[in-house]
Amino acid sequence: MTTDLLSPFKLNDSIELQNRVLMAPLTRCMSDDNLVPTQAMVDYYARRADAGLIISEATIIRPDAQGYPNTPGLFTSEQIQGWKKVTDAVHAKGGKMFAQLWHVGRVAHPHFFGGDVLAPSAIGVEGSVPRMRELTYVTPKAVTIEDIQGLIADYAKAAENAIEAGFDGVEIHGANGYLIDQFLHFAANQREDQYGQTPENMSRFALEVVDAVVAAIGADKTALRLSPGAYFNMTESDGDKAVFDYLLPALETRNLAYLHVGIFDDSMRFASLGDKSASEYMRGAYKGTLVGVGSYSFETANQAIDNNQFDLIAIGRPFIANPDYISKVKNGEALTPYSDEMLAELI
Ligand code: FNR
Ligand code: 8K6
Repeated sequence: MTTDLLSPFKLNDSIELQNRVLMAPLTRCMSDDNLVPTQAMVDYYARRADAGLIISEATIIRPDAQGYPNTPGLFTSEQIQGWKKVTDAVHAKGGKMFAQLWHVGRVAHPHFFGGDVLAPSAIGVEGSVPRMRELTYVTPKAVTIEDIQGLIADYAKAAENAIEAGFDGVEIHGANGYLIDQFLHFAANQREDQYGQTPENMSRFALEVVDAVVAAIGADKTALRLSPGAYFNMTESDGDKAVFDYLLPALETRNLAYLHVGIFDDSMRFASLGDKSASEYMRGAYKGTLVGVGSYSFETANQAIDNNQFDLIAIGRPFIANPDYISKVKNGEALTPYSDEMLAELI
């Protein structure tokens, strides 16, 4: 039987989505210089309110979380008020929206905040900041236990701020080589304390962040994105799979709203995951609601959901190119192809 992706899906007892097609989190670097969402962002998100759930572009939890220009924040009252306009506009059109909570860890740059770059270990990334190539990455400071406690508290505070800003929940960004993902992979985590070396220790930070956010806003409003296959700002190690083999069942007991695969192309297979794709591996190790993503069309997503590869689909680049993605697929109309030049403005 074919699943109808455009019919409602109950995420849990408190959240029902109008369809199974989510708008993936998409960084656009368009907030104002105080990292406050603008009116153009209000309009951009409101145009996509017919998605089953909009996941906001990654939104930084505090100043030293920033690694790219003009990424919005959720730590000042001005930012909270700015987001309130976005969520009000999305709700007015019948949509739902989660905020993606972000700390880039070692991919941060002092240019943006003038302090230490924080990471699990003092291992830098090669290269420079996209869109600001003159800024080369610096060697980060390995966080102390006190730093870790402060970070966890700030994730929880940002989650509270998200609820105050009218979001229906949050997705913690644990993917794509940023702070939480850095703890989960040996390439970035060489710690010798209770946050390093073993799968249990390397999962500790992720689980403590999740538990703090759940305590602040509830498990039904908390989701998490993970990239078990290292591929972005990170390199693979043979030991990585054991970390996720430990983490995924531990997350299952938290009853989160959903778990989201963090990947650009889900046909990629990872040697470190036993030659599986990221979604295939996660489906095997986690029984809760799974959101797939990564170079899917509406049709290939439908097949994947029919084959029980995941439960919901997130669509990224096609949603940048087509604000009316949902109505186009509903009516069988042709989609405008995505191109990188479209990132220059919010349509
Ligand atoms: C992304 N992606 C992304 N992921 C994330 O977790 N937080 C983010 O802020 C962003 N930002 C972002 C910006 C841009 C311009 C692109 C193209 C991608 C990844 C995105 O959510 C998604 O996983 C990929 O785009 C793959 O899905 P599509 O585009 O093939 O449907
Ligand atoms: C979240 C910060 C901004 C992210 C911009 C993303 C730009 C998209 C370009 C696609 C990059 C794909 C990376 C995939 C690497 C695969 C290597 C095997």
